[in-house]
Amino acid sequence: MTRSPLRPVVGWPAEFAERYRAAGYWTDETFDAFLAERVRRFADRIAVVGVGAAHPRERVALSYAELDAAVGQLAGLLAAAGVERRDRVVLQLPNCVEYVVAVFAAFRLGALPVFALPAHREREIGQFARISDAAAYVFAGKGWGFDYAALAERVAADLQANGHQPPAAVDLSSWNLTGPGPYPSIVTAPAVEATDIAFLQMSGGTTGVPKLVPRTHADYLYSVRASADICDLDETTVMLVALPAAHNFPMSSPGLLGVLDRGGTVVLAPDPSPRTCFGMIESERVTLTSLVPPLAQSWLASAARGLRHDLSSLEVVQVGGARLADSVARRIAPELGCSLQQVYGMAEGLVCYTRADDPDELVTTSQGRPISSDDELRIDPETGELATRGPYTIRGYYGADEVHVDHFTDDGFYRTGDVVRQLPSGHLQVTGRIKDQINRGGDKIAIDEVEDLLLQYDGIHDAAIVSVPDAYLGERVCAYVVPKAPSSESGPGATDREPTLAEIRAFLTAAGLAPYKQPDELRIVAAFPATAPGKVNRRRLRASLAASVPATQ
Ligand code: OOB
Repeated sequence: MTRSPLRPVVGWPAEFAERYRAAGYWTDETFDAFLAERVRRFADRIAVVGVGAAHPRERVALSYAELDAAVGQLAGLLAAAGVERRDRVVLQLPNCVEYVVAVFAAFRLGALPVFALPAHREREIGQFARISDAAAYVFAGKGWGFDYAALAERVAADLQANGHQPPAAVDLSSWNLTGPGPYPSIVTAPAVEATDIAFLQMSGGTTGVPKLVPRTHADYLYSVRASADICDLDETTVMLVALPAAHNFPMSSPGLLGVLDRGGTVVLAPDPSPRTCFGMIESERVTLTSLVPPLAQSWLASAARGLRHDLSSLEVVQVGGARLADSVARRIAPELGCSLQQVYGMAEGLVCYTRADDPDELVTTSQGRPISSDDELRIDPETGELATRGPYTIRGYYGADEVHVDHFTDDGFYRTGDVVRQLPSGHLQVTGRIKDQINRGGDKIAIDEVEDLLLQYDGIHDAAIVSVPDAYLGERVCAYVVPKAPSSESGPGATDREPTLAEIRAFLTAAGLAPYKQPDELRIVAAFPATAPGKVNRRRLRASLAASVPATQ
């Protein structure tokens, strides 16, 4: 069996590509060339600090030159595992030093990382591997509170059983980051165009099957450079990556790539808790970090409780991924002793920032304005939905032609599904959402995916997933369930009783669903309000369920 070639995607029409190139947004730089150039300029500076995949308690620091050497070594190992130019490589790593090495090792081979989160399970990893037809799956053993090696085996067996060629399993917990490797180092990359797809990023998701976001070297590096300018990064920047490093926000807004662009230092926190992160801020003299709103709240609570650490090096805390309540926003600067920057972005492209010289009122109540004057925004006068196109916003998903028209307009605007208001200053406020998604403290959950799975549970006749307001998470996930009438059927969930939340959660875990997509609560109802069949009406059903029951029981 051979791997399928990289699939074609809808790209930018020639006239836009020419415009973006002429404006200097798109250059010829590729990711491998990006690293080579930074290694030349910043060789002895510290590029990455964190723990190793195999040693979650040991501090490792790599200079730019050492990072480059490790990239060559790992590229050698991936090549030995069969990875070639244009192959896809699913990366699922915790925040360890090897993460940064692995991203650039894939680029060194002209291969495309497919970014997965540590919380993903066999359902998501299997889908990513299948959709991308991945040649390799890179993970970090079982030292991180979960057995990824066993996950790799289950995914491979399942793919095989369904007629797919499983990816080569590459376990980095048994790879020696600093020692000479068993394979020849690879120091040059094959020819790749800057307008080629560089990697596949996960989309927040609104459908049962995830969509992969194809980003090119040119468009992504433009967003990284422009973000680093907006955030004023330089060689003295020390960024703490507290969120999962593969997420678009800590990766590129300006993220670890923006820091490497300027010769700064990336510090990877193995977990986002205040205890771990405050200690690292103090010991590494961190200047910048990015958080989702619930984490910002838990950091504020710990700071208020007097968790004793010196946070004085911290200059900016960015918050994004979900709507930050104005009341929480106002506490960040005085209580953490740094500036707040709000970030509203999406894997598909568009990123908005509040700026350092914005008035406090805008910083605490708006989600910023776009990176580029060539980011075009269109707000639907009736629904308030934001659609956007521009030099770093995709024109189509990877291999998902059937959903294209749902997500992109005829003239190439990406429909964000977000409801926004634009202020006279150009800043946006995110006021709501029309897409079938729940944003659980920054984690995105496709409603259809969870509903489809619940309908496979024998004890369930019908199910609807509804977002419930939550003071900490912003939203939590509530499953409304109409149980099946008692019957003699057998199978998972077949019972004469109403299903319990614990049983439903166990069922979804067995189905290989990521834990963050699990319902937080269950409400059993005898029947749903009558609605005609169809997607729009399921939306109405969810809305009427949300309205009919008080938010807290
Ligand atoms: C970021 O990217 P994704 O792809 O995980 O999620 C995008 C969606 C947006 O469409 C919006 O619904 C929501 O997340 N969102 C926000 C927000 N930032 C993202 N909603 C309200 N306020 C905000 N500040 O989440 C992402 C990517 C790059 C930078 C920052 C966040």
